[in-house]
Amino acid sequence: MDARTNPEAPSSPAHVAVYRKDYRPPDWWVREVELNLALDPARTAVTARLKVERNGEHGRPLRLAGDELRPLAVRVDGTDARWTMDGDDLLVELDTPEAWVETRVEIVPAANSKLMGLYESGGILCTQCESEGFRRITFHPDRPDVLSVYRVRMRADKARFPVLLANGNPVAAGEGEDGIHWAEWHDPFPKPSYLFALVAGDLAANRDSFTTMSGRAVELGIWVREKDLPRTHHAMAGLKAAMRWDEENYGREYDLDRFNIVAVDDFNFGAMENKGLNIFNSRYVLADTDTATDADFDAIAGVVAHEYFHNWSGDRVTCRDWFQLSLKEGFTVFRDQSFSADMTSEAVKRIDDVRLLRAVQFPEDAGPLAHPVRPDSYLEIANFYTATIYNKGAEVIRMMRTLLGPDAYRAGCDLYFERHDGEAATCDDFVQAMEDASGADLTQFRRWYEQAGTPHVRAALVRDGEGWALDLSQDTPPTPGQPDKAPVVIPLRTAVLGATSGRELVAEQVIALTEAHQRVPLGPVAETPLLSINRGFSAPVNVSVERAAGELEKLAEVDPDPFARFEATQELMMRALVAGATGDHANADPAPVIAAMGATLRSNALDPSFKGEALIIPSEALIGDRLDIVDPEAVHASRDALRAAVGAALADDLAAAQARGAAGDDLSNEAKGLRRLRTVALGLIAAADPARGAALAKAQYDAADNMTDRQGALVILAALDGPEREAALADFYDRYRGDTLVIDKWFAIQAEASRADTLDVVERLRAHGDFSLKNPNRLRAVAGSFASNPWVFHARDGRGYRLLADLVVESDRLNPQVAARLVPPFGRWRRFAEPWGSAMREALETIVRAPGLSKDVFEQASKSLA
Ligand code: B3K
Ligand code: ZN
Repeated sequence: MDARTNPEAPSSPAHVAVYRKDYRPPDWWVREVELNLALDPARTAVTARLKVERNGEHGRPLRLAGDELRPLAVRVDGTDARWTMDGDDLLVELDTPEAWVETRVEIVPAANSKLMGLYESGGILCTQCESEGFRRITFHPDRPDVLSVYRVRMRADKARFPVLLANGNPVAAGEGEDGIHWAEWHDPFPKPSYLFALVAGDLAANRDSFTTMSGRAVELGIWVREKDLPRTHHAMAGLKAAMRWDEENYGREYDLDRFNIVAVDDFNFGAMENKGLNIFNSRYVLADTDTATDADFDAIAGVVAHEYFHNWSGDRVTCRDWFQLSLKEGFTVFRDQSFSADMTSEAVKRIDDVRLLRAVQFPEDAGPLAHPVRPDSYLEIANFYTATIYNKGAEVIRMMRTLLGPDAYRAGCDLYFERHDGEAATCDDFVQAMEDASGADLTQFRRWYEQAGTPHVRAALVRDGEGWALDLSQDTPPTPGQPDKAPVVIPLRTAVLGATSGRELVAEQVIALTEAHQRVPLGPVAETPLLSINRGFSAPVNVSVERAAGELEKLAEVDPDPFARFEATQELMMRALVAGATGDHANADPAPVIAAMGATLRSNALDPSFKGEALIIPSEALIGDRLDIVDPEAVHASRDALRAAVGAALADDLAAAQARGAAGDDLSNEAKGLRRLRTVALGLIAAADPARGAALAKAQYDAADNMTDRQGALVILAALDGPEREAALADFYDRYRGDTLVIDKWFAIQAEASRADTLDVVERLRAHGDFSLKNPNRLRAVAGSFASNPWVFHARDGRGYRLLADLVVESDRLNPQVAARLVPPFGRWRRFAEPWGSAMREALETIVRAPGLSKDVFEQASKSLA
């Protein structure tokens, strides 16, 4: 079926939608792959030998996908084949149930600006194959349910490419004539083509080793340019910690003799879990305290762990088709979240994860690009590496663990790995394993995979005879293609406290809300009850609680669940912010917020990292999400006013927090928390008193012995006026000139500054000699940053929209995947007041009309308009 016959899919004759319901097993298996590559950036010859086997009884030809490939030779069992082209696909006629099919193509890595397939980054040749990049290297079925054993032989100039890596283990190497050398690698584990990888370059390794739980030694290598070796230690420590953690928590042992990580500067996203040869965006590998913030350090540990965990959740058990993407991504995100929580602070990690979910996934789920965790159709799968697949997918796994308990969850995971090892599985297989291991019935729970949209729960404590009860209801708003929703299973960690004493009156329990309306009897209690619900954010839902005056204040003070206390403080802030943005003066009074924040700041019981999180005032985007119609100027003014009021009222406490800090090389949670709190305090001081803020920020910048303090101060200075601003930005640039990752920060900090002239600055940054549309990190540092800076992006004259539309169209010609990821900020145009809404729509229309638009950008822009 093509897009034109589906009323929900955008139609363009060139773009054909793919449907989950159309899945069919492959006509041909590929049992073995032998690749031979003569590597050269200007022209690489690729010969592939595929050992194919007919699947069942049929007479259909072998269909091999290609993308920008031309077959130079096609042979079957050593003789010329009968073949034709069908669009980009190569069709080969086969008479026997098994055959060796050989193809030869030539590709040009140096001209590959899409960074999919085999490409060049800073003189290194590397690959990226997920989802459909392997077909840009050679003809192949290139679907995740076709698993093969790979043998890869690479040849290259030894001086330029002294290191040759591929998946698995090295089995042979040698030198040929004219400075050419070669290496052969073999990966014994059958894998889908999206996990294929090779790297050739002038690289040095930080080498280490790890002894697995059964006593096997694994050689570890993190491969970078020689000068970057000193910045690889944190990634190596994180890798070893992740390997141990997966053994201890999931019983998963590493399976090959080698595990290699390579860092490259040009990469479409964070990193890639290729079997035994992970390839990383260098920003998720390289760190030292002079160039990376605490947040960068944490992100590196998290991403290294994530990719490592994929070795089981993704590589050993992979996805049957791309609609099942969350099978590996949601599960692996949940695993990396749990790892990071164990390594740092559970409460603060949960707050961070929920912050991200609300900032990115909730808006996605409430907008035109909403899709289920297991989507039903797509034009371009690259557009579905979303917060819904990853982060909501992780919440779905977390909810199963909450409902079943940790032991049954672990038994379910064990069963899943045992049952599907070496296979391509589905999301349903995962749920089935959970059911079979626990005896629970998850029939209704499966709706989390089917329905898009964030459920809304309403909760109230009501009188119930002699005692009390909890009244709950749920509904999920309509999303594109899904007008009516059924109730889902919502696990709510709930307790009841005393409204006066703060004591626990009803112990915490997990209430499973399964009906549209449900009443839960709580029995009699000794004093007026106070509801603490969705503790730890046990379900990814919006909750509205009917509350009496003073309840949020009390919860912010006494709730023993740290997440719930954080939530109460945030809700107090949100009430004032929304009131401020809508002219509701009575509720805009900052006094309750000031009292709660002051108590948090002064508390001896709370640790600094929690304080740092709890004192962050909700973003303009989050405030907008609470409004039916968004006026970005009113939102900005409301937030500024609250920040200024808090900064003035708590000036002394904030100054004390700002003055503290910690030694730059101390990466303990305590030290990281003190630094975080310090810069959050600085921001509030500057909001109330810009001159004082500038002086303190300059002092913090000048005295900084670590990037966290230095960047923190620069972010504040960049939003202020005065000589300190220009001086610090110039100093930062000079100090780190040529250090790509830090110069990305320099671009991003300016594009994120909440200032009236930021769009002028962005224009200048775009013309800067260091700017390049070809490098995804740099493009995101400019375009992604100003697009997530609401007051700047939503300039009243529509200039921010035109600028982003322009960057989308321009970058689309080079790299459609990265361009398409810049489109979602336009998607909420229906929610914006005039003149903004119309101007956003016009910008989307400009994009859709651009000649030669990629399928990637077309899908995102046309769906955003629908
Ligand atoms: N699996 C990769 C993402 C691939 C994105 C392809 N467009 C990284 C990860 O999630 O671990
Ligand atoms: Zn992943």
